[in-house]
Amino acid sequence: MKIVFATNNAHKLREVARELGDSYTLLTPRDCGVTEDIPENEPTLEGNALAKARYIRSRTGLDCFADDTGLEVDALGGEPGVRSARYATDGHDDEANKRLLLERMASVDDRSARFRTAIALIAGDEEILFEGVVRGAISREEMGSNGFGYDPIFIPEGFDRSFAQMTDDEKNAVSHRGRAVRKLVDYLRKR
Ligand code: ITT
Repeated sequence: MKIVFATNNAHKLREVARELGDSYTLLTPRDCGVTEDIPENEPTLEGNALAKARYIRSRTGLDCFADDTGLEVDALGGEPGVRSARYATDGHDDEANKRLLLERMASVDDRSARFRTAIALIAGDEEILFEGVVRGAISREEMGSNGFGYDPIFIPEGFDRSFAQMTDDEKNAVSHRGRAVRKLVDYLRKR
């Protein structure tokens, strides 16, 4: 069965494809001729995930889902949160985002944080939201080079390695996105 994952992020696509398995053919917006940026201007992760999924639905008519993710740092009152992609600049500058976060945390002892993913699925005439959360801590410096985004500075609870020091499978087993996608897969299987 075909389903569109409304993302332009190749790393997300790879992580999700591993969890989704062979029953689904995962299409990207580009595969469906949608090459423009998908707007995400909502104040919540759930709102953005729904907006992205609805956009792709209206352009393709196909069943689809979207993921919006934020890193929520306790000592910063939940920042960068929904603004995670545009924390340091208007664009997706991962290096600047990590640098700014480490700077803001330089003299902060409480390193606790969580990654949160909201997935919005549009299947048939249903719209459903799934959430995945992983708690952890912001490291003092970058560790590892796998993954993407804030992975080198996030150490999931129960580990002494960052997400960027894990394989895709290790990360998926405990990550925000892995947890949300497994709920999505469960739902799709039962449908
Ligand atoms: P979309 O096309 O799916 O919107 P995106 O990269 O814009 O891709 P988000 O808005 O969900 O995705 O990402 C918000 C920010 O959080 C962005 O800076 C990402 O690099 C970062 N991020 C998202 N998931 C992450 C993960 O699993 N590990 C580390 N950083 C992540």
